[in-house]
Amino acid sequence: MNTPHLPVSLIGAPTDIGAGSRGASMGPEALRVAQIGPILQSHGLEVADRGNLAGPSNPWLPPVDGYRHLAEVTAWNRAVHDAVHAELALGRLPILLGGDHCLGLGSISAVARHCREDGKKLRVLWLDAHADFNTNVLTPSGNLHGMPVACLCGHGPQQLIEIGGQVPAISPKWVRQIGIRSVDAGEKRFVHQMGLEVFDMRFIDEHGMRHAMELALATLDANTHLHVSFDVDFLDPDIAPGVGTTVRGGPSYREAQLCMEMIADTGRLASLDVMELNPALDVRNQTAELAVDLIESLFGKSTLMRDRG
Ligand SMILES: [Mn+2]
Repeated sequence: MNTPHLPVSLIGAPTDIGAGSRGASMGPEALRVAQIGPILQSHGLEVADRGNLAGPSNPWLPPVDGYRHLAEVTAWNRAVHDAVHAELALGRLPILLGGDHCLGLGSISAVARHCREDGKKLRVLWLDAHADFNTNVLTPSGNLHGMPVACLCGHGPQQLIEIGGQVPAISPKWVRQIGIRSVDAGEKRFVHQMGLEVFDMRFIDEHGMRHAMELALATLDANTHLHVSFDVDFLDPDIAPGVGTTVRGGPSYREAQLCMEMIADTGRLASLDVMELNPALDVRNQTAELAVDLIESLFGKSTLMRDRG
């Protein structure tokens, strides 16, 4: 399959407002230093870099009612929602450069709004070491980057869950989680209760990335908008040390490439988040470079190379 891609818009969201360690605020610039724009252009894509969004600084305070920095997280997510929705309305493919993963809420609630307006079905692939399905009662930390999927499904503070204009923004049935290997005890029960479809590392060990992705991408049709929310901690920390919440036993380089290539083969990718890259913890920007390498595959690098020959 060789579907021409939509024009791409890069949107930087330089904040670590929802994270448990500082530094993801530098993620957008590290991805630019790793040449994300020019490399996508080299594959024939039209790329516009919209620069960085602005928002409140990180006051680094303890949780209040189980949430850290709720007001600031809300402000950042509103900004992300508006920016992502504007690019979709222009017929473009937004790539959100995070920033911590709490911003997946603003991004995906905008995508869901766009799908309602356009009469499209939505499928969300959540590539992550964590389920990000905590609530203020379940969370051990109060960090909102552990809660965006629950918020999208309508479980969270009112000011966050209503950002996309409809509560819940999405159904848990639209989500496929891949690479999961660290879930808190109460969160695990809640994931099962809500019926999220999870392809955890045990599944990938036993059945392989290929089978996991075949199932995660099954039943996509021509009217489906495919959103990928890529938390860089999805990857094994041996190859991707530059994240704040590393968990051993993630996908290898080849498994991650296969995952991205199989998504590219569907021709349905319509929006993307690249989240949690933390240059303060990286080694000579290698994690940013790896993320860009994988994003190339997500946009069909291998397909294009094959076609050229
Ligand atoms: Mn995450």
